[in-house]
Amino acid sequence: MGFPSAGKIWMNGSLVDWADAKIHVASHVIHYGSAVFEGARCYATPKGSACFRLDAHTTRLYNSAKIYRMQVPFGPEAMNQAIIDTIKANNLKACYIRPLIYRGYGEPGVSPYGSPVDVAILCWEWGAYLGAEALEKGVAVRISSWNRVAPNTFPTMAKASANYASSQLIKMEAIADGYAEGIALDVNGFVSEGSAQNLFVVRDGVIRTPPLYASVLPGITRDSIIAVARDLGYEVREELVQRESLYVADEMFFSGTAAEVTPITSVDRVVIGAGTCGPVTRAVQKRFFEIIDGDAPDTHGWLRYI
Ligand code: PPE
Repeated sequence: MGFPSAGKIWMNGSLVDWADAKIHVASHVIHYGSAVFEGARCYATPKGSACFRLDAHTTRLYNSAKIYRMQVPFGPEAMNQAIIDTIKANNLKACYIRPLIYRGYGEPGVSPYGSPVDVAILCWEWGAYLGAEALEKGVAVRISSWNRVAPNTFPTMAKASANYASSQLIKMEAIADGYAEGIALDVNGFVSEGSAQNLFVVRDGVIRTPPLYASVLPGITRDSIIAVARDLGYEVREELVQRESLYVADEMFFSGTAAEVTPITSVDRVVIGAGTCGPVTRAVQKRFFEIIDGDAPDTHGWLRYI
């Protein structure tokens, strides 16, 4: 399930053909990773296509840009509209949405101020991130030998492209060793997150997830899962998680726009619970999918029909 070969990409206000959506190799972003981005999804529901929590994604995008002192030449609602226009231009019923704000072609050198702030929006059909089977049967993960970025190095509240150098190290190591994913610890040794997912741990009916200060991206799926789980009557705690508490958990799962709700069945080859998707994970996953598919009432106002 790769990129499409045709379609339209929104670049600085125009819809251009997929094949022509190019930037110069001298662009600041190529050399210094100077970009922030989002990953959102649009789902097909019985009432039509709907973007899931579009405002939350756009708000995080503008916050990421602000942290990196990038002046976006238009406001969040214009961004939402451009996203919707791009989905429609591609006739997509359901898709992944990737807005990018990057430092383009300007002057050489680390200082980004001589380079323009450019914006692109890509949409394409993207199915189950860790494979279709993963959503059902779960995945095997390892604890990464790489720590997640420290709070005074790269800000994890920003969804910045540069942060994904860390993610790639975590992911490549996991793949090299035959795992679907890696989970990184923060610099203090507490559990942080996967290469591109937040983490939830269930024990004795209580759901825990690392707090934002454990160097995690403030995941919009994470926030949604906390709400859904509480709606279902579960106790959810945002608190520091020790590595060894993963091994003795009853259940674990990842959350993310791409990964949605993916069960984790082993950590470092230690089997979690029964080694299958557990009942709490299944209940939360089921309700999450019902909401995004338009099969359960959208009580939180998360769907924006396009
Ligand atoms: N942590 C990281 C580091 C991360 O990249 C993501 C999303 C999350 C947590 C979950 O956040 P949210 O999507 O708001 O629930 N990762 C995106 C990019 C994946 C990619 O391979 O590209 C995603 O899931 O869309």
